[in-house]
Amino acid sequence: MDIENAISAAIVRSFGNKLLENLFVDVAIVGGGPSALVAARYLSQKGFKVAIFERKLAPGGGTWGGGMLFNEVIVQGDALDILDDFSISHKPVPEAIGYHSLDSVEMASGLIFGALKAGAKIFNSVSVEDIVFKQGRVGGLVINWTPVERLGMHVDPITVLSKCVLDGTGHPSEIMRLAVDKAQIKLDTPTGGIMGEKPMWVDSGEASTVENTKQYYPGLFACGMSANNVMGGYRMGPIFGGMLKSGKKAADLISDFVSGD
Ligand code: 48F
Repeated sequence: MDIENAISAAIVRSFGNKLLENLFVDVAIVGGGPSALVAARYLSQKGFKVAIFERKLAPGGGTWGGGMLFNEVIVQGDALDILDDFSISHKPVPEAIGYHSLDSVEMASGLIFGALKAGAKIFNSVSVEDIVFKQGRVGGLVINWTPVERLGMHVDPITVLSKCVLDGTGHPSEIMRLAVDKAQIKLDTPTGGIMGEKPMWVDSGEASTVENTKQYYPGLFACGMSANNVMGGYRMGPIFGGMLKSGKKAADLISDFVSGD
């Protein structure tokens, strides 16, 4: 076979196999931001089959740009064990005891690498446009290529089934919104709907991001800013300890849920 054809065949076969093997997974994660990548690593390490579907070409979500494109972020001391587990470097902030700064590009790339190396699969440039909702339970995702979505092309999607879904879509809580609007699901919130993110309050937002990481409906979990938006927590800007701890908590909760299924 000519090398031109061999290269094409290898790519088509490898991608085809990867997608086929991930049409049914234990955990389907929407969005490849920091909280989702942490959840993906720990769930994969526990032996679960995990696939992340990320709309953008590059996973990493809001990590890359640091604060206002200054490519540094802050993490609190109680989340350093997670950074260390991913071999991501950090240094103490002289002005604030207990806080550490780190290079946002190292953090984004380190989280992606750590999730992949643990066994999670990442499908980038793939947008989740709907959920599978059968017998009163969220059971998968409806996916399409991001360029198809962006160009508004009239192309039907395909479906991925899963034992549960983790909404890691960040500030818009896209999957929770779909669940409320299209499946008329009542979420486990004070109103049954999405409470909506509040303005900036760093300490409160960081704590509530972790508290709000939970199962909102059978088979439907939220982490990171998505969880905070669903429950009406405060935003916190370029500090990421809460995101990392949210991902770890999501992995623990989902592990219990899938194991007891
Ligand atoms: O927002 P994002 O980084 O998720 P996160 O884990 O982290 C939030 C922080 O980055 C930052 C913050 C920290 O203090 O406030 O904002 O909550 O990443 C969310 C990812 O989900 C993707 C989106 O492209 C982004 O990379 N995403 C959103 N909707 C969809 C999606 C969708 N429908 N399908 C696929 N990917």
